[in-house]
Amino acid sequence: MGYKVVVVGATGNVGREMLNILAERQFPVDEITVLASRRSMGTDVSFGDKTLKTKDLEQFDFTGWDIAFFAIGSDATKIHAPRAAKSGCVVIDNSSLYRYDADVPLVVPEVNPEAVDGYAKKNIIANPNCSTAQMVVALKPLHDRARIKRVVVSTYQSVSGAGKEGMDELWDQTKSIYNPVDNKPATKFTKQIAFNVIPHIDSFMEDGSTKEEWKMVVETKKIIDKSIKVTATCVRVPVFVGHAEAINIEFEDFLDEDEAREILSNAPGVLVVDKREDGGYVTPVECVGDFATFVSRIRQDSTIDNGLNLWVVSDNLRKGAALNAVQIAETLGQRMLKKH
Ligand code: 2RA
Repeated sequence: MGYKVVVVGATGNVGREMLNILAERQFPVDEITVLASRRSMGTDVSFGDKTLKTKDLEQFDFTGWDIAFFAIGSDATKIHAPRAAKSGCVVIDNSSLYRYDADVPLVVPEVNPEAVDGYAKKNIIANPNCSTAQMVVALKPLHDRARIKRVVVSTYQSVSGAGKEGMDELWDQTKSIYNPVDNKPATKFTKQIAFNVIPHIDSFMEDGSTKEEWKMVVETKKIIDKSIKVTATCVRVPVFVGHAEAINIEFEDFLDEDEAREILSNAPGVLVVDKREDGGYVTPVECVGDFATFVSRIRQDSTIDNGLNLWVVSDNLRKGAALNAVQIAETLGQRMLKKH
């Protein structure tokens, strides 16, 4: 008793992680098929102990399939997600295409699981941006206790957020710095990423912020509460996997750091690692492959009346994308989508 599942974009970072997580969490799959672009057709991808061969997305008919996890760019999603949805297959989309659509739920299951109930309007559910997902997992339990007024966040985002090309660029550039003959120019990123940081992710907007920063603002409002003010600075750092965020929060009411630590320690999806000693905090290399959103450096911000600082780290390919998508499917199954 399970679902007929499709993974679209199965050869990319997120698509491969979706397959890993579907297997690890023993999601009830009756049948699974994996799709990719024509040029990647026939590629072998792993699903638990099985090897699947990708089929051509262009030719695929979604009729009779239950859930399609989309992990492709917005342009291709625009073509194929509506036809999948119209054929009766629920689409869980990792692109940004539908996140801001009022008729499409934007869901982080630990935060707003009830939002999946609105999926039938377009038969599509949107996955948030990776940098938003980990942040709202940490913010929501605190907001429930002391209502958040304002968030100031600086992100330290790994290169895997920019896909395999981003990872290859960091790898090649790092090697070429030690071996100049092998020098590779920056192509995926605007400037050198090896031994450097770049305060620019996605495109620039009129007001000087970047689209990545805008996403964190708008998505936090849609997922938690539209009254929360967010200002973000999103930075690319020379880390392969794992996003980190320094978050400053101003509440309506005072929230003591010890109570905040207690609340977070009991919050869904959160793992608190917070000791005021050498190594008493989590770093990106330690979060890779884990399902948790780690919270460290919990401390009062005494420069304002009701302030708190946090350090939040999570695997951006997992909670930031593939895990959240699978959790949405699990929530859908628990709440309404009947198995065969
Ligand atoms: C990034 N959040 O990190 C964006 C898209 N995954 O590049």
